[in-house]
Amino acid sequence: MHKDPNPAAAPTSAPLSASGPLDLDAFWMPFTASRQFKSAPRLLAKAKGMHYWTPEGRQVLDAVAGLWCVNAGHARPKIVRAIAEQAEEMDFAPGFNMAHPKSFELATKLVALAPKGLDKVFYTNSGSEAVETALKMAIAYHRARGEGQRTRLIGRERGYHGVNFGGISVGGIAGNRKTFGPMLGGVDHLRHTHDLKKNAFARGLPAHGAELAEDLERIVTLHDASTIAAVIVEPVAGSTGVLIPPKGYLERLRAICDKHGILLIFDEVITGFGRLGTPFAADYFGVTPDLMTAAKGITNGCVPMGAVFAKGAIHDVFMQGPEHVVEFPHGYTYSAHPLACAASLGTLETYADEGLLTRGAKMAPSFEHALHSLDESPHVIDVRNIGLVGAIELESVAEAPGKRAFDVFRTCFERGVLIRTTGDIIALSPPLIVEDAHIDQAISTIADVLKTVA
Ligand code: PXG
Repeated sequence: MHKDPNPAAAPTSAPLSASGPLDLDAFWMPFTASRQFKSAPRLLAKAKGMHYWTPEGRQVLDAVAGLWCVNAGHARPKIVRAIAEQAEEMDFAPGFNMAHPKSFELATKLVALAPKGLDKVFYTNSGSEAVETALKMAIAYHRARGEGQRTRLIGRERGYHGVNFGGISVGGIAGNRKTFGPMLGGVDHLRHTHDLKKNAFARGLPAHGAELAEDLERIVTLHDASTIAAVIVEPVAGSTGVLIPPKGYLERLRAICDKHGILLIFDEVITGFGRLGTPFAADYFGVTPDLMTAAKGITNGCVPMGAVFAKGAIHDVFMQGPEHVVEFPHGYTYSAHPLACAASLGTLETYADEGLLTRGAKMAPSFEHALHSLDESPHVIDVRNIGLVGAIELESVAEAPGKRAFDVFRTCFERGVLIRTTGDIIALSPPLIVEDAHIDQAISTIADVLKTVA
């Protein structure tokens, strides 16, 4: 199972472009140090199973599932076929006051997979859009129940909720916020939970910090609960370097939200679809949010798609007023896009066939063991893990934060392993089909490279 093609069968000298040397000028790249990239580009041209190949035919192990999204591995036949067949059968169908059968078929399957109680699903095209949708749903829900003054949104420092204005407002990454003006008003933030002094080298959930959930009580005291619509957190913060919630933290957040009538939103764009060894992080922690965002693994990264899962009771509050009136004035041209729905159905089938949504639990012990073999490696100040997510935090070079990890990233890529870095934190999130040999290759490459970087 999960055999990659013979590397020799991959292209060995593919041209950079069919019409000659590739012109890198016109494409304004996302989240990229563009000038540096264009002076030494790293391109990927082919993918299968656990691997990418560069245009020159060099094989690269994918230790990050693309961008935390290719959970079943690359180019899985059922997904590829589902997309191709759908493109032939019907390329697009309007989604406002119209629909196509697969959108309903998929919704039924998705809510069956979702944590109990999250009975409704609203489609978007990305995680960022899912976040905006969930925030709007929360505010509109309270208004529909006659509590229109509940508009305040609470995020968390070091949270990442995509790049749109709502998402960066509740998000907690200064670099993503500071250049874009005042953003949404009426937003406040919990402190983050990352505490290396107390929790360094923890395996699984860190022991210290559950009391940080009490920040929500402090914010309630400041603004009054009657003004607060929702709290949004990633159960495990991914983008800012795998910040794992302290034992008991999410349970406390849930209890405080319940006490004050505040909706709890879990942003499961990364943690959804098996990343922690359970279908969703909500299952892992036994804490059910009121709204849950997802994307990435929903289609195995093959066609853009996101979703918001909502409690039935939240949805039902909207279903009042005259029947000919749109109850929730929100949606996208490509909500429930037929290719995305087909890709997602193929993805769910692949996950089910191979038990991938729980495979992470089986692989987590050897992943943890391998990761923590780096505890004593040069520059390493923390190693942490949960399910099939791991992080290796490096001491920053004075005056050049992020440089050391980026050097590790570049060298690992040259040595055939794709990792992800954020600041001086290396993140690993392999496809859920990963085998021990892949883990060993990734970790031994990182160990070797850590010995070489300054
Ligand atoms: N919420 C969370 C928790 C995410 O991780 C988004 C929302 C936004 O999703 P879209 O589909 O709009 O990108 C994300 C995205 C990284 C990395 O390397 C993480 C993301 C995206 C790109 C890179 O950590 N997460």
